[in-house]
Order: sequence, then C-alpha cells, then structure tokens
Amino acid sequence: RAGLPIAGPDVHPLRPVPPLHTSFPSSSKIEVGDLQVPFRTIQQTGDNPDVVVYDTTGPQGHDPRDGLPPRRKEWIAARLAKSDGNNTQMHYARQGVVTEEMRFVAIREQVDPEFVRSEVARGRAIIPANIKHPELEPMIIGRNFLVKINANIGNSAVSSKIEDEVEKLQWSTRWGADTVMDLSTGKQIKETREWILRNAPVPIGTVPIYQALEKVKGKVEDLNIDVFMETLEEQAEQGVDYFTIHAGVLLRYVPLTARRVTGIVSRGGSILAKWCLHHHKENFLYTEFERICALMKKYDISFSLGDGLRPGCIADANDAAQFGELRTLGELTEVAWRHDVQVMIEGPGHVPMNKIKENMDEQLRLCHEAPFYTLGPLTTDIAPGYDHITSAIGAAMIGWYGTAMLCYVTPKEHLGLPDRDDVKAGVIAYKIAAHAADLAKGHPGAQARDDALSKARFEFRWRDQFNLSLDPETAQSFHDETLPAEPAKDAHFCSMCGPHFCSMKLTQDLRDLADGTDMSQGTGLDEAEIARGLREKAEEFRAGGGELYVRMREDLLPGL
Ligand code: IRN
Ligand code: FE2
Repeated sequence: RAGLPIAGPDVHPLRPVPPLHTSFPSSSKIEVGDLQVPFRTIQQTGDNPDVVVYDTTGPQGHDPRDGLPPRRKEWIAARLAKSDGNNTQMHYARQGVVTEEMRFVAIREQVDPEFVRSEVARGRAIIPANIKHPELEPMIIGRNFLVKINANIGNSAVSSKIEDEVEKLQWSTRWGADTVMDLSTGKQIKETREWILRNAPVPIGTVPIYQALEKVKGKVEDLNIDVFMETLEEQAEQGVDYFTIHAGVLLRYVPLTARRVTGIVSRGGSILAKWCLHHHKENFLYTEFERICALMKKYDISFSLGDGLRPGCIADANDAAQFGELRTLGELTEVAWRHDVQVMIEGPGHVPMNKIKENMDEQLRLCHEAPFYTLGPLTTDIAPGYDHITSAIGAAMIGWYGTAMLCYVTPKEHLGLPDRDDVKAGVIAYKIAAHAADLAKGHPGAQARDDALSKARFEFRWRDQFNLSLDPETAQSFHDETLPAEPAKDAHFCSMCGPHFCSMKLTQDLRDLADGTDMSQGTGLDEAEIARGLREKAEEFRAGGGELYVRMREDLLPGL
C-alpha cells in the first residue's frame, strides 16, 4: 500500500466506477511512444477508420488504496539530482531544456516539443506538475493548445465522504476533466487530499486558504502568513499541482464592492477581504508574495491567481473592483515570472454575453498573456438548477476568445454540493464548450471527430454515431427509448422524423438520383428536375418503402 492513511471511521468500501468499456463501447486505450502518452481510439464499423481522441481517464483497474503507478518518478529523480533549487518547468524551458513533461505534452497535443518549450518559457502556457505528484500524466494549459476544463470536487462540513470524492475524481476524469480541484473544507481534509492525489492522473488544484482557516478554527482575524506557509508546505509535500492564491484582493479594492448587488462571492476572496478590513492592513498574500514564490519554485507548483473580487451576478459584471484586482494579478504575474514560477489567472464569474469579450481583452492586456482560467462565466442568473448550461454558453464564448481553461459549473451550483451525476453533467457541458471553442479557433485536427460522427450519422451507422459521441451510453439509451431492437441500429431513419421525413435519407436518395454528378459543384439538375425527382422518390416510398417500414415496425415493436 502506497502509504495511504488508514481508513478512518468514515471510510466505507470504495465503490468502483463502471469499467471503461461500459462508458465507451468499441474504444481502447493506447499508449504512444517511449513516454507512453495515453490516447483513446474509437473503432468504427466497416472500413471506416479508427478515430483517436485525447484521453484523461488515467490508468484503469487500480485499487484506489494502492494509488496509480508513479510514471514520472524517474524523470523527476534524474532532474532533482542536478537541481539548482528551482524545479519549475518554466525554469527548464527558459534554459532551453525540453523536459519529459514537455515532450509528453507535445505528443498529446500533436505539436512540436520546441513549441511547447517556448510557450512555457514565455509564460503563455503552463504545465502544472508538482515534483511530489509522480502519478501525473502531464498536460498543458495555454491558448495555443486545446482548451481544457477543470472539475471542482471536495467535501463540505455538511456533506460527503472520502470515497465519494475519490469516486468524483474518477468520474470527472472519465468524462474528460483535464484538471480537478479539491475544494474540501469539511472533516479529514488532509486524508481526502491524499486519496485524491495518489489516484489522480490529472493535475490537482486546491485553495489553501480554506485549510488555513480550519487551522485557526474558522477565525479569519487569526490568519497570518506563518499558518498559511505551513498549510502550503503540507499540501506541497502531498503533491498539489496548483494553488489558488487570492493575492489580488487589496485593501483599497474592498470598498469598491460595497454597492454591488452580491458583494464578494468568492469564498477565498471574502476571507481575505474580511482579514484586510479587520486589521486594516494589506492582504498578507500580497505583501508576502515572494515568500510564496520561493515555495512554489521548489516544488514546481503553479499559481492560479484567484479572482477574489469576481462578479457574482449579472449586475456586478466588469466593475471597478473586478478590473482593479485583474491589474494587480498582472503585476503579481511579473513577480512570479522573475522566479520562473508558472502562473495562470482566474476570471469570472457572472457576465452577460455582451460583456464577455472585454474580460478576455483586459486579461491579455493586463496579465501579459499568462493563461486565463475562468469560472463559466454564467450568462444569466435566472436558471438555478441549470447553471451548467447558463455558464457553458459563456465558457464557449470566452474559450473562443482565448481562455485556456474553463472551470466547470454543475447543475447544483448555488444550490448544494454536487454528487456524481452532477459532476458528469458539468463535465459534459464543459467538454462541449471547450470543443466548440477549439472548432471556432480552427485548432488543427479538432474537427476530425465531428466529421467522423457526421459521416456516421449520414450513413445511418447508429452505433458508430453513439461511440464517437462524448457520452455514448446516453446517446444509445435515447435511441433505445423508441427503437430498442437491434435492426434499428442500421435503419435509415429514427423515431424523430420516421422514414418518410428523414432529411438525411432524402438527401441520399437525391444523390443517387443525381448519380455520379459532383454535388460540391451543384447537382447539375435544375430545380424543376430536383422537385420531380423528389416527387418520384416520394411515390417510390409510398409504394415500396412504406411497406418496408410497416414490416420493420412490426419487427421492432412486437405486439403493435
Ligand atoms: C476559477 C476561476 N475563477 C474561480 N475559479 C475557481 O472557483 C477556483 O479555481 C476554485 O476552484 C473555485 C472557488 O474559488 P473561490 O470561491 O474561493 O474564489
Ligand atoms: Fe455564482
């Protein structure tokens, strides 16, 4: 056993998530090259080629009590043997060194390793990878790479057990979470984090001020840099890959939130604001920032500079408090970069669509192109219960404009702690947003899966269509609801339109009619001819096809 804490009274036998092939039928995991970079191939029927997709699921079939294999162990050990005390990917990149992590990421993203190095060196991308987290499969966050998504998990004082959090970790990476944040604030914070880290193939982020506050028994005014550093050290040793640090919540910005509709909605932000006001002193995370940098560079932990003053409602979007903080985060970025510490910048929040672009423009201008990492943004406040949707709209937009990572929002946002189903709903919504952004950005190769799925759909290869989708199980179960029988999986229609009104079927018939004519140059037929052709086809359907339909229907729905 990998030194995991002994199961406490709260720990029940772990419930394994279903095997990978249940979620993704006709898929296999492959590992490419000497670094064993994971991908998933989706097999199609007939001569249709396999489709290879990015894979976050991590090694399968390991007992969570053992943890995952430490795949980076040797890479890290070799570097530490010659270390000058600064172990960050940025430090190596700036010396022209291409690390294994950079090579790994280059294969994963299908780009040149030198490009990865140069993006990390100039701070436009980060590879969060604590030297104490050897189980990690390296990934990169930057706007010249695939848009990434983060899933938040973690317990609260009211709810959730360790095994639930391990399950949420496995479930979120199953559906595509690129990073996971453990936001635990309840009991057994440290044990929960240990279980998560030892089982995490993705970078793990935390907000250390939450645990620091627990250490001072919830009394905000008792917080100080020493308790905070002690907390950082503890989490760093466990292997946390990035820390949300709300160092931009300055004393002078706090009054700017006074007339907001929802004030300060960031948990970390409200803690620091309260501390500043109580002591009437500047935020200790800001004044002691270089002490924090010293720790970050030793472990190679990346900063996620927190947006403690993000708007918490549509009415508060893009106000002076928010943009004041953003400017400070830009200044802190330069300080961190002087230590070769990797940085990303957190962003909002709740922002109407017309105010989203300004967020990206200002972030690029003020933060020197450090990757942007936004929470949604939610584009309206009127749909509690559906905030994965209100926010995925904003996430897709801001991703298109250049945000590198999108922090998911689940349907339980504003209502309660998400469970496993909410985690899946949030992750899928955000995979859609991120992929839509990749397509809009014209990211090379992003469209291949869309094209394969569209072709399968057009050719009525229903199984291929399901298997190529983000959530094959759900796609198939929806199809099964009305046409459960096996032959329906090759039928040239579905229950939405039935055989006579299937546009895809009609188009195919039209193509047969045009026969050999290059459709991309037009059909070569005039409109009257097309109309006549369609009429003839309709008659054909009524005569022959219609009968076929009746035959099939009896077959599919016995007893009707
Ligand atoms: C992401 C972008 N802006 C905020 N986030 C995430 O919100 C942050 O990374 C963390 O996971 C979560 C809660 O942070 P607060 O409420 O303490 O700021
Ligand atoms: Fe909110």
